[in-house]
Amino acid sequence: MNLKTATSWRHAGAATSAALVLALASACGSDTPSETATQASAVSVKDPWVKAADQGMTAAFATLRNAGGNEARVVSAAVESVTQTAELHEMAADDSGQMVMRQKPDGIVLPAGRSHELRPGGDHIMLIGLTKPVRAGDEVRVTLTFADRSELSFTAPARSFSGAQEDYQPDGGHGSDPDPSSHHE
Ligand SMILES: [Cu+2]
Repeated sequence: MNLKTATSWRHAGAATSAALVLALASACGSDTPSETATQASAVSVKDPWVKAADQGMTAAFATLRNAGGNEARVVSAAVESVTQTAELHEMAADDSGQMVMRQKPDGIVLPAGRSHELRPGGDHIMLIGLTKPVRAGDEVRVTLTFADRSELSFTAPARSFSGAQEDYQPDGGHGSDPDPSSHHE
Protein backbone atom coordinates (compact mmCIF):
# COMPACT_ATOMS: atom_id res chain seq x y z
CA MET A 1 0.00 0.00 0.00
CA ASN A 2 1.42 3.29 -1.09
CA LEU A 3 -0.23 6.29 0.55
CA LYS A 4 1.17 8.64 -2.08
CA THR A 5 -0.90 6.87 -4.73
CA ALA A 6 -4.13 7.40 -2.83
CA THR A 7 -3.45 11.02 -1.85
CA SER A 8 -2.54 11.91 -5.45
CA TRP A 9 -6.22 11.66 -6.41
CA ARG A 10 -6.42 15.44 -6.08
CA HIS A 11 -9.82 15.84 -7.69
CA ALA A 12 -11.46 14.04 -4.83
CA GLY A 13 -10.74 16.90 -2.44
CA ALA A 14 -8.71 16.83 0.74
CA ALA A 15 -11.38 15.52 3.11
CA THR A 16 -12.49 12.72 0.77
CA SER A 17 -8.99 11.58 0.00
CA ALA A 18 -8.13 11.50 3.67
CA ALA A 19 -11.17 9.30 4.28
CA LEU A 20 -10.14 7.15 1.35
CA VAL A 21 -6.67 6.67 2.75
CA LEU A 22 -8.14 5.59 6.04
CA ALA A 23 -10.52 3.19 4.33
CA LEU A 24 -7.78 1.67 2.22
CA ALA A 25 -5.44 1.42 5.17
CA SER A 26 -7.98 -0.43 7.29
CA ALA A 27 -8.92 -2.66 4.36
CA CYS A 28 -5.29 -3.64 4.06
CA GLY A 29 -5.15 -4.34 7.77
CA SER A 30 -7.98 -6.84 7.67
CA ASP A 31 -7.48 -8.53 4.29
CA THR A 32 -3.75 -9.03 4.13
CA PRO A 33 -2.14 -11.57 6.42
CA SER A 34 0.19 -9.81 8.81
CA GLU A 35 3.89 -10.52 8.68
CA THR A 36 3.52 -12.91 11.60
CA ALA A 37 0.68 -15.04 10.17
CA THR A 38 1.99 -18.50 9.44
CA GLN A 39 1.05 -20.78 6.58
CA ALA A 40 -0.22 -23.35 9.06
CA SER A 41 -2.56 -20.80 10.69
CA ALA A 42 -4.32 -20.22 7.36
CA VAL A 43 -4.96 -23.91 6.69
CA SER A 44 -7.77 -26.03 8.09
CA VAL A 45 -8.20 -29.80 7.92
CA LYS A 46 -11.44 -31.53 7.05
CA ASP A 47 -12.36 -35.23 7.07
CA PRO A 48 -8.96 -36.68 7.93
CA TRP A 49 -8.59 -40.45 7.89
CA VAL A 50 -6.00 -43.21 7.68
CA LYS A 51 -6.35 -46.47 5.84
CA ALA A 52 -6.25 -49.36 8.30
CA ALA A 53 -3.33 -51.76 7.67
CA ASP A 54 -1.73 -54.61 9.61
CA GLN A 55 1.82 -54.01 8.42
CA GLY A 56 3.96 -52.47 5.72
CA MET A 57 2.62 -49.22 4.36
CA THR A 58 -0.55 -47.22 4.51
CA ALA A 59 -1.65 -43.68 3.83
CA ALA A 60 -3.37 -40.71 5.45
CA PHE A 61 -5.85 -38.46 3.68
CA ALA A 62 -7.73 -35.21 4.38
CA THR A 63 -9.06 -32.14 2.67
CA LEU A 64 -6.78 -29.16 3.30
CA ARG A 65 -8.25 -25.69 2.92
CA ASN A 66 -6.02 -22.64 2.65
CA ALA A 67 -8.14 -19.65 3.70
CA GLY A 68 -5.18 -17.28 3.56
CA GLY A 69 -4.21 -14.78 0.90
CA ASN A 70 -0.93 -16.47 0.09
CA GLU A 71 0.05 -19.86 -1.19
CA ALA A 72 0.86 -22.40 1.51
CA ARG A 73 3.10 -25.37 0.91
CA VAL A 74 3.31 -28.57 2.95
CA VAL A 75 6.94 -29.70 2.87
CA SER A 76 6.88 -32.68 5.20
CA ALA A 77 4.66 -34.84 7.36
CA ALA A 78 5.25 -36.73 10.58
CA VAL A 79 3.12 -39.34 12.29
CA GLU A 80 3.24 -40.29 15.92
CA SER A 81 3.51 -43.82 17.26
CA VAL A 82 2.91 -46.02 14.19
CA THR A 83 5.92 -45.17 12.02
CA GLN A 84 9.05 -43.03 11.87
CA THR A 85 8.67 -42.41 8.16
CA ALA A 86 5.96 -40.36 6.49
CA GLU A 87 6.32 -39.00 2.96
CA LEU A 88 4.28 -36.71 0.74
CA HIS A 89 3.22 -38.65 -2.33
CA GLU A 90 1.37 -38.13 -5.57
CA MET A 91 0.05 -40.47 -8.24
CA ALA A 92 1.63 -40.10 -11.66
CA ALA A 93 1.97 -42.10 -14.85
CA ASP A 94 5.30 -43.90 -15.21
CA ASP A 95 7.13 -44.47 -18.54
CA SER A 96 4.76 -47.27 -19.51
CA GLY A 97 1.70 -45.18 -18.68
CA GLN A 98 0.85 -47.06 -15.52
CA MET A 99 -0.18 -44.99 -12.51
CA VAL A 100 2.34 -45.29 -9.71
CA MET A 101 2.95 -43.23 -6.63
CA ARG A 102 6.04 -41.24 -5.98
CA GLN A 103 7.34 -38.61 -3.63
CA LYS A 104 6.50 -34.99 -4.26
CA PRO A 105 9.93 -33.41 -3.86
CA ASP A 106 8.54 -29.86 -3.76
CA GLY A 107 5.77 -30.70 -1.33
CA ILE A 108 2.04 -30.19 -1.62
CA VAL A 109 1.07 -26.71 -2.81
CA LEU A 110 -2.14 -25.21 -1.42
CA PRO A 111 -3.12 -22.18 -3.52
CA ALA A 112 -4.60 -19.18 -1.68
CA GLY A 113 -8.30 -19.53 -0.99
CA ARG A 114 -8.54 -23.08 -2.29
CA SER A 115 -9.13 -26.58 -0.99
CA HIS A 116 -6.92 -29.50 -1.91
CA GLU A 117 -8.09 -33.04 -1.34
CA LEU A 118 -5.65 -35.73 -0.31
CA ARG A 119 -7.36 -38.92 -1.46
CA PRO A 120 -6.76 -42.47 -2.69
CA GLY A 121 -5.52 -42.18 -6.25
CA GLY A 122 -4.24 -38.64 -5.69
CA ASP A 123 -1.91 -36.83 -3.34
CA HIS A 124 -1.54 -38.54 0.00
CA ILE A 125 0.60 -38.84 3.11
CA MET A 126 2.44 -42.16 2.89
CA LEU A 127 3.19 -44.00 6.10
CA ILE A 128 6.09 -46.36 5.50
CA GLY A 129 7.31 -49.23 7.63
CA LEU A 130 4.51 -49.49 10.18
CA THR A 131 5.87 -50.38 13.59
CA LYS A 132 2.47 -51.63 14.70
CA PRO A 133 -0.89 -52.33 13.08
CA VAL A 134 -3.25 -49.47 12.35
CA ARG A 135 -6.73 -50.84 13.07
CA ALA A 136 -10.08 -49.37 12.17
CA GLY A 137 -11.05 -46.99 14.98
CA ASP A 138 -7.46 -46.18 15.94
CA GLU A 139 -6.52 -42.54 15.91
CA VAL A 140 -3.31 -41.42 14.28
CA ARG A 141 -1.79 -38.04 15.08
CA VAL A 142 -0.43 -36.35 11.95
CA THR A 143 1.71 -33.21 11.89
CA LEU A 144 2.27 -31.26 8.70
CA THR A 145 5.20 -28.87 8.38
CA PHE A 146 4.90 -25.94 6.00
CA ALA A 147 7.51 -24.09 3.95
CA ASP A 148 7.77 -21.39 6.64
CA ARG A 149 8.38 -24.15 9.25
CA SER A 150 4.99 -23.62 10.84
CA GLU A 151 3.21 -26.81 11.89
CA LEU A 152 -0.35 -28.09 11.84
CA SER A 153 -1.38 -31.21 13.75
CA PHE A 154 -4.58 -33.19 13.46
CA THR A 155 -5.98 -36.55 14.47
CA ALA A 156 -6.99 -38.95 11.71
CA PRO A 157 -9.23 -41.90 12.59
CA ALA A 158 -8.37 -45.18 10.86
CA ARG A 159 -10.92 -46.95 8.75
CA SER A 160 -11.01 -50.01 6.53
CA PHE A 161 -10.65 -49.23 2.87
CA SER A 162 -10.11 -51.78 0.12
CA GLY A 163 -8.85 -49.32 -2.49
CA ALA A 164 -5.61 -47.38 -2.57
CA GLN A 165 -3.51 -50.45 -3.30
CA GLU A 166 -1.26 -48.42 -5.53
CA ASP A 167 2.19 -49.68 -6.37
CA TYR A 168 5.05 -47.91 -4.74
CA GLN A 169 8.40 -48.48 -6.31
CA PRO A 170 11.09 -46.34 -4.76
CA ASP A 171 14.61 -46.86 -6.05
CA GLY A 172 15.17 -50.00 -3.99
CA GLY A 173 11.81 -51.43 -5.01
CA HIS A 174 10.47 -52.53 -1.63
CA GLY A 175 7.09 -52.12 -3.23
CA SER A 176 3.81 -53.93 -3.22
CA ASP A 177 3.51 -57.24 -1.48
CA PRO A 178 2.20 -59.85 -3.94
CA ASP A 179 0.38 -61.59 -1.12
CA PRO A 180 -0.68 -59.16 1.61
CA SER A 181 -1.95 -61.98 3.79
CA SER A 182 1.46 -63.67 4.01
CA HIS A 183 3.59 -63.15 7.06
CA HIS A 184 7.19 -62.12 6.83
CA GLU A 185 8.26 -62.08 10.44
CU1 LIG B 1 2.29 -43.29 -1.50
